[in-house]
Amino acid sequence: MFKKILIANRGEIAMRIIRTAREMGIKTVVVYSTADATSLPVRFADEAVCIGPANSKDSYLNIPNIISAAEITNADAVHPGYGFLSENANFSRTCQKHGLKFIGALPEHIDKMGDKATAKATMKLAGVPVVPGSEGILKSLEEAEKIADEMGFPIMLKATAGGGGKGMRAVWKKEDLTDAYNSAVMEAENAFGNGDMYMEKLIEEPRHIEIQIAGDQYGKACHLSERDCSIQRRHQKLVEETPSPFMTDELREKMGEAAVKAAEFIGYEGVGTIEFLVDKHRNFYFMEMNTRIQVEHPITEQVIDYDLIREQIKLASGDKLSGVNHYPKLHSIECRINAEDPYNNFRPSPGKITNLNIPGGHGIRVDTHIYSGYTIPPNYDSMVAKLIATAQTREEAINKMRRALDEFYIEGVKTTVPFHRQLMDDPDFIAGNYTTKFMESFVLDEKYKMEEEEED
Ligand code: MV4
Repeated sequence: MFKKILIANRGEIAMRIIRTAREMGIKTVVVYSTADATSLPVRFADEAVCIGPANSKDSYLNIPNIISAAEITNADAVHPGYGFLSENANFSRTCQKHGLKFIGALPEHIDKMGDKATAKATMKLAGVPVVPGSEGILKSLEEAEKIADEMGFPIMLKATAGGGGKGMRAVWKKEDLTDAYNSAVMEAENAFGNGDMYMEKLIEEPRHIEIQIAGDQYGKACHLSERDCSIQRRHQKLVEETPSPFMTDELREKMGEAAVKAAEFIGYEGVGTIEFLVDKHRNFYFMEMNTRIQVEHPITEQVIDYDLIREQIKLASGDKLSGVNHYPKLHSIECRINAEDPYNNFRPSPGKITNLNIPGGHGIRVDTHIYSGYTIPPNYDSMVAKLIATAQTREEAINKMRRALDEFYIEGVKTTVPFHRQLMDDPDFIAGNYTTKFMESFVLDEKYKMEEEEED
């Protein structure tokens, strides 16, 4: 087992990894930028190494400085968390070259799943349902027109180097295809240096339901059930829950089996997530595979009583999987609390937290790195806490979430707490009646802000 893990990340996920490593008797080193010198992970890790200035590209994305920090502290493994370098094949390879175990995916899997057309072709070979569309990359606009005519509109154009909603165009009518194709190629070339596009039938009003998987170094994989992540704004997840209110036992078996088949087909090592689009008839289609731990992993941990970071570390150290699949015994919902102003188009609201009350009580978990007096830097992602409510039933979990949100005071900055509080009163959310289109019609109600303002 590893003696010392270097955590190449910051914020709540760095705290999350420090906690499990400590429970396993593993020393931790955290790297930090000058903007994070007063952060909680720096305080709680066994060692901390400043690797550069606030700007991510000179610190958290600076591979030579991170590798140097691992060498001077004699770390034997590196945990990348999520975001930053967690799906950077070159970082995974560089760790390998320096004798550091990368507690993430193998470089070849990061590359293969990072190229979306290749990922899709691989899944098709594995027998996983994929959205009907082009066979790989479109060779020309003419080919795009031909395939679109054969399939019928609407269609979706996607950049193979994209993902997470980047470099994607929905096209509803034939006359719009040329402009959409040309602008999508241009955007993808500028954003990713790769303008290759593929085409799919557009799935209307889909749900985003993902399956957690784990694979060991001996070819075995298992699934740990689903997470419904359909409530998103501009491709940013806001709320996630498990079990999905749209799931049936039969659909869970079929999606779980497909996810395990995919993982075993590529010989996946580590924890990962297979994202599916699910249409209103409960047909499911491969969307993307994430080769990292995800922000929303805690809701899975809560309902199957499992530590996924511990699993990551054990699998990276060569442990075998028992191979059994895991099913939800409870219901868990996560609200991502961002330092953003929901009443001003969710614009970021960094700054000093002048007063803080963190909710608690039975069934409430808060994964966070903030503390009273902490200054939220403007340089990074705006998420400051994950509030997770778990109960026997969905109704009880929603009720618990309402109570916890009413206790959650973060003063000195604006946060999305009032937005989440309103969401927990929304009839469609309460009915579990939502798709990825939900936020397009959600109207913020100042009433919830008033409660916030009155408290201030
Ligand atoms: C789609 C789709 C409809 N049809 N593909 C969005 C980002 C990336 N995960 C793929 N995405 C989509 N792909 C086809 N063929 C709709 C989306 C989509 C979406 C998917 C999941 C969660 C939120 C979304 C928001 C907008 C579009």
